[in-house]
Amino acid sequence: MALIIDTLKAKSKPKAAPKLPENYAPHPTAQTWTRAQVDALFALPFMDLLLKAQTIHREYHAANKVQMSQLLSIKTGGCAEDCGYCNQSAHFDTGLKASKLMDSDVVIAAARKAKAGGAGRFCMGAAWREPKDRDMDALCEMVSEVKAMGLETCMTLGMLSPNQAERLSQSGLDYYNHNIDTAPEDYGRVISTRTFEDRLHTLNLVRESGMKVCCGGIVGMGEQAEDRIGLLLALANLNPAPESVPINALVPVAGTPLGDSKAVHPIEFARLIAVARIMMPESYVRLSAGREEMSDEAQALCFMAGANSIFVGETLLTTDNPSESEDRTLFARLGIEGE
Ligand code: SAM
Ligand code: DTB
Ligand code: SF4
Repeated sequence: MALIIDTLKAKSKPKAAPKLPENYAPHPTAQTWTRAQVDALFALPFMDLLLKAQTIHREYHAANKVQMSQLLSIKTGGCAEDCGYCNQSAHFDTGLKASKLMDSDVVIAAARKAKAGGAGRFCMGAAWREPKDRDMDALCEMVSEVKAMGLETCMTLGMLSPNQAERLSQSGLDYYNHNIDTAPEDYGRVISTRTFEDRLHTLNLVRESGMKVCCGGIVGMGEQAEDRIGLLLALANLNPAPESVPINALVPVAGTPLGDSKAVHPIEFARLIAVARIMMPESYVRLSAGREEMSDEAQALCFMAGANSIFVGETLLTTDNPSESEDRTLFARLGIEGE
């Protein structure tokens, strides 16, 4: 017994206080948001909400700077999951041609082109429920080669095992994208082949392996207003909040169960971006899928609301995105620079 107490005493010996950085402030997102607080934000008059979001945005981020990520689908279609929004699921007939994992040299060449086009991060996506162990060597090679070019690296490959997360992290993967997509209460309506908890499990492994988390959702899937609040609560109450939060407007694809969904009004979309910015002040909030269908004015409202990241390049994974020249013109009009 005495030995145990001595050991405990030795362990609890006061340590020198850690040296904090000069600009140290407690993690603001460590707060737990309640539904009532988020309801109150959504109930604000639009201009009041936008002003609040823009004010917070400027406290944490450079005004007029937008981060640019480029996507590449490294393995397209034929996916075992049944996500109701996705044209890459093998459960639905969308006419999409499936293909196998791309060779590393093709991926590396695409990353070089993305860098030349101004992208700062290269995000490689695969239509998998989870990667196979036999693909890990090739995936890790892609990560280390893209990283060596001076690009930030991101992958989205579905669920990971602890060993796979560790290997990707060791290869230099900066971010792992794994979206929760909708509120926990709404999850079963959209996807039946996995659970919300499966998503949280992989997100935890990503954190534990030391990678940054990119996690967001989709709006315009026929969800209720309270589901959008539930999505933001689930994202912001992850502790810490994801470093990167992609907000996708559904790109409806004929043949998918959600192919007939009605678009969200641009003002409602900007409102959601503003609430996300306020709830996750430190995070990059990415105006993601759906920009092709948005007017310049709607995108400008989203930047005003605190969006500070976009996907660049004329394709997302399989669907269209504004061209480089359209984005250049928009940025010039708004006085925005790529980060
Ligand atoms: N299979 C992996 C997974 O689901 O995690 C990675 C690729 S998956 C295509 C990545 C994300 O793309 C999904 O989580 C979803 O948020 C988004 N997405 C897929 N189809 C979309 C669509 N039609 N419109 C908007 N976002 C979409
Ligand atoms: C995210 O949240 N959106 C991106 C990325 N993460 C992987 C994907 C959007 C896909 C849109 C449909 C498509 O192009 O296939
Ligand atoms: Fe597969 Fe990802 Fe599409 Fe779901 S979203 S069907 S997991 S590719």
